[in-house]
Amino acid sequence: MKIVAADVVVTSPNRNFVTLKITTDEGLTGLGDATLNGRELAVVSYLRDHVAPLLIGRDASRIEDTWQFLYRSGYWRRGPVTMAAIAAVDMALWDIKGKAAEMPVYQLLGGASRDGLMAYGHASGTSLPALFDSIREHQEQGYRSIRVQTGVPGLKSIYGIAAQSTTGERYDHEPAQRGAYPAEEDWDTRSYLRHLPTVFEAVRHEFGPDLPLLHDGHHRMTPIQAARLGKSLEPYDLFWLEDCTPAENQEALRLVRQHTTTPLAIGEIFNTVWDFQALIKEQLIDYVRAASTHFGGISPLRKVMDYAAQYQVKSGFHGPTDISPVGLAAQMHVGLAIHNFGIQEYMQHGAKTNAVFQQSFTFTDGYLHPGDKPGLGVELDVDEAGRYPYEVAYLPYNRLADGTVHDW
Ligand code: GCO
Ligand code: MG
Repeated sequence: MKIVAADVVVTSPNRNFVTLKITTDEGLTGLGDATLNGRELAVVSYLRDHVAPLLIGRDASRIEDTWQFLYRSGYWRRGPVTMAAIAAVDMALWDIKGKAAEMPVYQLLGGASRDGLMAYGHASGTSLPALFDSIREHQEQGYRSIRVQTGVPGLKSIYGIAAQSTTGERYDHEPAQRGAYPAEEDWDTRSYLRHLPTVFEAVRHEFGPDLPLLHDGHHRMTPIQAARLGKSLEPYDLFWLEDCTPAENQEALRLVRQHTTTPLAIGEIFNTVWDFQALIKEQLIDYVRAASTHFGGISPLRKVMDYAAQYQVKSGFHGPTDISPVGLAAQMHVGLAIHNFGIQEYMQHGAKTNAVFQQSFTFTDGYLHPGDKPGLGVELDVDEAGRYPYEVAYLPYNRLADGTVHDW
């Protein structure tokens, strides 16, 4: 079965997505997600100019060989642009393999290890009553695990949550905003560190001890600040504290780990298994936050999880709306198959996105399932996608009171 076409589709229904569509001489098609939030067009060029021409004529059944060929022959390894491009090829070839075998991808990965994937949603609010309402809304939608993000007294924006649309239309709950320049936000770590434990105390008081609660620190703390936060949140029994320090310096996690038993999750901006090597081996984290889309696809995600299993480290794959329905499906198949699944982030795409990507997954009583259609279970409506041309959009960034740019 030979590859005869590799087309890159860019669409912006509720936000920008980059999708690779591979077609074979037998008429089978496969989809892959190559969306890199805020740097989308760099991956489009990488795929169109440097990858698609190499795929034509290749045997579509040789997933591992194609992955290794793209990774090694390019000479320049790793990095989000390269790995998002390779991810899209890998996912599309798994999709085709599933369709050829008439099986959902999770069956090809060894079959289901569970009935469904526990998912967490994102609750947020500037005040405690608003936060409680948001948690209740998520519970009404079926969520059994909730990420809690909150406003900090004295700061104008709640960091890391849904952008406020200027047109009133939904812009997929996610902080990137359309416009030619990133929005500027403010930040003060001391206020945050003082405030956050009081929020979790109030949430536990209101919702009781059972509800799994998560929090994302978005790389904003120094190691000693992260250690202090982990310690001060221990009474509230977090499911995890995510991205507590900037991901470049992995040594920082050693210091954090010495001081707290709050479980740690990291890796949404990691691109290869090498980024996790020391963190997993030294048991400095509890959850792998990689996304199929930025980690080279299904094949390496499966490999890192098999490595992590030796150290009782579980999955917590990155699933905000900047992972397209194709990328989300890819990691749902992996999550269903592996033994060391932990939790799946699930933010929910908007109606326009769901009309562009027809999906077969289900979300029932807080559990996701990728469905049983052959392949990944997602189809792209190319005409519908064509109605929404790319629109420039960036994540916000923040500055301290004295004007210094801070980590996002
Ligand atoms: C998460 C992420 C998101 C980011 C987004 C940036 O944990 O889901 O940190 O909150 O905003 O993925 O591209
Ligand atoms: Mg995060």
